[in-house]
Amino acid sequence: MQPSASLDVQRDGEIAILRLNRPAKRNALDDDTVRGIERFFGELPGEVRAVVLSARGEHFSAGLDLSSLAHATALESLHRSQMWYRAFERIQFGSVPVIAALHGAVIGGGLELAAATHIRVADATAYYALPEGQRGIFVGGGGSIRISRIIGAHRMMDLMLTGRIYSAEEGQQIGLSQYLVAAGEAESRALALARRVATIPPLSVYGILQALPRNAEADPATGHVLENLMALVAAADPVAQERIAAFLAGSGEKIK
Ligand code: 1HE
Repeated sequence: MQPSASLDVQRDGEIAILRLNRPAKRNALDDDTVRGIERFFGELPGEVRAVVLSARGEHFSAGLDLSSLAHATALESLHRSQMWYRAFERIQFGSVPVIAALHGAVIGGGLELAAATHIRVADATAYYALPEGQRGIFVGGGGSIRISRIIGAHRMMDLMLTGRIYSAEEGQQIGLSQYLVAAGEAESRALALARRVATIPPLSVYGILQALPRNAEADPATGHVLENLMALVAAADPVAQERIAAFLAGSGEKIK
C-alpha cells in the first residue's frame, strides 16, 4: 500500500512500518500526508498486529505545513482540523498498537501526531515544542486533549506561551516518551517492542486500546463495570486459557 507520495510503507511480517517521507520539508504535515495517514490506518490488512510510525530525514516532523494556512478560510481550516481528528483517532482507537520512533524535531502537529500513538520511543536527538502561540495559531490535531493529558495542561501552556523547547531527556521525564535510546536507535527499539506487542492476543489488545483510555477518563463506578466486562471477555478467550494453563504446567513464559 502507498497511501500518499509523502508516506513510505514497509511490511516486516506482522509489523507494518509507516514512515513520514518528506524530509526536504522536515516532514511538515500537508493535507496529502494526513489524508494518507487516515487511509493507511483505515485499510490496515488484518494480519498486521502492530505498527511502527517513524520518519525519514533528520526530523520526525516540523508540524503542520504552514503553507496550507497561507490562504485558508476559517471554514477550510475547520475542515482540515476535522481531517486531522479522523486520522489521529484511527491511530489512537484503531485495532493495533502504534509505536512511534521519534528523533529530531517533534514540533506542533508532529507532537500531536506522536501523542496519538500508544508507545513513544525517542532517541537522544529528539526535542519537543509547540510554536503555535508564537505563530498566532492554536493546536488543531487534538493536542489540547491528548498532549495536555500526557504532560498536564500547565506544562502545555508553558510550551505554547513561552516557546519553551523540551529536550529528549526532559520529554522522557514528563511522559512524552516512554523509552529514551541513543541517537539513531529509536526505530530499531520501536521495532523490537512492536514484535513483542504483536504476541498479545487480540482481545487483550482491544481492552488495552479501547477500554483502558476510556476508563482513565470515566467515573470509577462506570469504570469498574467496563473493567469487569472486559476482564471477563478477555479471560474467556481460548488463547488466554491456553497461556494460563501453560504457565500452571510450568511451560509458560515467566516474568523476569
Ligand atoms: C516547512 C515547515 C513547516 C520546515 N511548514 N514548511 N511548525 C513550525 O512552526 C516549525 C517550523 N520549522 C522549523 O522551525 C524548522 O524547519 C525546523 C527546526 C523543524 C528544522 O530546521 P532546519 O534548519 O533543519 O530546516 P529549515 O531550513 O527551516 O526548513 C527546510 C525546509 O522545510 C524549508 O523549505 P525550503 O523550500 O526553503 O527548503 C522550510 O520552509 C520547510 N519547512 N518546517 C512548511 N512547518 C493541526 S495544527 C498544528 C499547528 C502546528 O503544527 S504549528 C507548528 C508549525
